[in-house]
Amino acid sequence: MRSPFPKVSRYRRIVTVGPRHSGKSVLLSSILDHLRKNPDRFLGTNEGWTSHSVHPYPADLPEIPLDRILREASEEALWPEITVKPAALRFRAAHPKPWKRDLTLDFIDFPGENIADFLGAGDYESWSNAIFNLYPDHLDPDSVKGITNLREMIGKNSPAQEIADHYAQMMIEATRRGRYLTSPATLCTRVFEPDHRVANEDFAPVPTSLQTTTSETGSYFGEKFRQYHEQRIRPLERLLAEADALVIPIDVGWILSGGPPLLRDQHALLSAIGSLLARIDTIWSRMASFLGRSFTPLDDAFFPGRLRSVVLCATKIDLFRPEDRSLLEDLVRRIAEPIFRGAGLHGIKVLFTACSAIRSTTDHESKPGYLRGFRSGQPVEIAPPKLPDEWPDRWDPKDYQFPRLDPRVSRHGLYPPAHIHLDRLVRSILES
Ligand SMILES: Nc1nc2c(ncn2[C@@H]2O[C@H](COP(=O)(O)OP(=O)(O)OP(=O)(O)O)[C@@H](O)[C@H]2O)c(=O)[nH]1
Ligand SMILES: [Mg+2]
Repeated sequence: MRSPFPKVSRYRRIVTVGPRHSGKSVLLSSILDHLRKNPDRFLGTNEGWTSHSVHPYPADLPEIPLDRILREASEEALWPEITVKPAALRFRAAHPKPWKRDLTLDFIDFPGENIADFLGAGDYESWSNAIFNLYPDHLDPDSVKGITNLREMIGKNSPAQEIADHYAQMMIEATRRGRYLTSPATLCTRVFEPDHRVANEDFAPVPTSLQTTTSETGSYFGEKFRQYHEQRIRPLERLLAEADALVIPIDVGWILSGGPPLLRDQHALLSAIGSLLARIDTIWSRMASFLGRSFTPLDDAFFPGRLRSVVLCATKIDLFRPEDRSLLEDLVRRIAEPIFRGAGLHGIKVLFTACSAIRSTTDHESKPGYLRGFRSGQPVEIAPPKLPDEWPDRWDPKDYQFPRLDPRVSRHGLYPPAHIHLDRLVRSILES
């Protein structure tokens, strides 16, 4: 029997945020497909939901192209394209008992390249100093050369456009080397589309030590930075600050295969997210969230969330040896300190997990340490490198190359993608 009263849903807004290529879009696509196909099984419940399906997110964000992602994975063995704009999708499940709450979960996919823009917390001088301190790494000689040239150009008062061009070129090259600190993030796109330009992205860092000699260039870039931040980054920061849960995927294989500079980058990005968490105005959020969601008939998506948990998740664990997979959570824990610091201020829970959202391998039954998978449709056997149980001080990236394999998704679409421990991630969010 249908209840004559509108039912109140249990609601959570879950936002994935992590560096580019860390596995956010794959993660959300798989979660959404599992939920819409069999929520009880995925959530480990026995509610007998009467309907369970995905819907457009009611607020102003484009849809996650869920069906396209899954179809391209199953038919063409393609992984999703990079995300350049936030996208969202809603999952709803109706409870058969009129007195029990329905479940509404909103998922927002965040464009990974933008996290580097959080450095400096919106302040041009802090951002400039952060780039000059963090980017040059002697294990990545091109970064040192690039920054030295930049410093010289600023010192001899080269024209602002020349400085901005040099900086842009240096960051585009860094993106090709896998470095994460490309800011402004729009420069990442120039790797694929060299003519790509957006308003106010032509700025370069001028650190405090060089400000006196070149105050004009500094204030010119500072103004562009301020506008870029206001138009492009502030709305993204708000998206994170107003979530109920954040999922931060970490791709340990990418870091190991890129070398120690990538580990430093990753740590810097986590610090930037940690400082954002510390800046969140939770008292206002909590009040607005409680009042809006409880006392108005408007959709919950229109009110800020109450950030309760941040989950740091090692992704793509199907690419590691089965016996190494338990090490991943610990490796992530070792770099999570900035998140603990930011979250701790507001009593936000920090959780850890490791998963594979869409498997591309199966364990080899007869050869220990080997995995089976497909590359361009052809079956292959691979022996993934052994994982260290601590982050080494130095390592040779050549020793940690992980192959890119085809995603395995059933062609007929009857079953959601095979995964490892993805359900734990969602359950931990719902329990917090
Ligand atoms: N084997 C395996 N590979 C994965 C898995 N998840 C992601 N990948 C790989 O990681 C790549 C990046 O995944 P995405 O989900 O597109 O990454 P993203 O974090 O959304 O990246 P941006 O959109 O650039 O921010 C994919 O193209 C796959 O090659 C997984 O569970 N298993
Ligand atoms: Mg993506």
